[in-house]
Amino acid sequence: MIRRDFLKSSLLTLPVISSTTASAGKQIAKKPLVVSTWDFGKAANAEAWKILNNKGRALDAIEQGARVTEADESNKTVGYGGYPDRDGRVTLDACIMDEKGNCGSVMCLEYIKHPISVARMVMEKTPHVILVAEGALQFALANGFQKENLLTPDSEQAWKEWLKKSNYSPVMNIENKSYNQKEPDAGFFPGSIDNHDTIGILALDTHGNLSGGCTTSGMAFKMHGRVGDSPVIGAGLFVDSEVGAATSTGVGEEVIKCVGSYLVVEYMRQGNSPREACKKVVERIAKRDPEKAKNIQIGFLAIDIHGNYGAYALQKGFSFAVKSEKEEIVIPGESYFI
Ligand code: SD4
Repeated sequence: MIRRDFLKSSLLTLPVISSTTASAGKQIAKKPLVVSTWDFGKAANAEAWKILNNKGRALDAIEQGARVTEADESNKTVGYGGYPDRDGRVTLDACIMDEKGNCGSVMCLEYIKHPISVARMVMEKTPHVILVAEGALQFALANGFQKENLLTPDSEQAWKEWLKKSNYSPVMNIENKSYNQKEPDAGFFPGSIDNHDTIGILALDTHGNLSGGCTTSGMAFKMHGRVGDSPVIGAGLFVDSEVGAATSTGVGEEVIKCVGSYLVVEYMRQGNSPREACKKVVERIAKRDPEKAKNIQIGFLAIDIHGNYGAYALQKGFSFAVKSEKEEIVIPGESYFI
């Protein structure tokens, strides 16, 4: 069932966001502004805000914000503490884009806690956009990053439990369930699999510069070498300073198939609000494969160059965090299915 009246009801039931028409993209929050996926985006936003509030550059805010999540062991996987792939290896994906449309990406990077910073270095110090696996590690080590064991005892234990059944089947909204510990077992379902705590973060600074980043350890217990949407420019992230920026979370394969974040930005270019643009892409995903769409979660988050923001997901349970001068809130995302 489509959630047609979600906005109306959410504004009635959630006083925390009643001062804003966030989902309609008309809220008062202007620049500077930072938005991030999921509840844990709040901590990333707070770090990013230190830079934005000092008239700093959006790109720096993105990197510093994303690093908070990457270092947070409790959210079971952006960076350190991430669940490994099915071979027990923690492989990380990240990308970053600046206000000029420059971008950098690392895929399947092992042993480095802050892939977002390596992605930035790829963007700024190489003639390339993407480095993968061994090459990305080599580049990181050559540029002063430390080699660390990212597999914590908790994550190793979860992997060993998973191996007993070795069933790969993503769990919806695992990002918030495990992070908030509302469901103690949500971090690991025996015989099943977790989505990981991807953070997508978008910022607009006081100078009007727009940037974004996305970092993840990908889907838990994925095949070794699997890369999702997060580090794929256009899929997990896209920034266009003339229009806006978008990022995604959820089952990356389906986002890659529709080049999701790029599509959100293009819908904004056509005059749609961030929320409407996200909704249109979610609807296209649902239309392409209705049966699959019922059983997976995908969420998009977007901002435009005027500082309007919005989001939309396939399933309920998605959330995003907003920080501006006037707001510090976590907003439940609207969804296609109830
Ligand atoms: C992926 N999109 O690797 C990521 C996973 C994710 O929240 O977003 N989880 O497909």
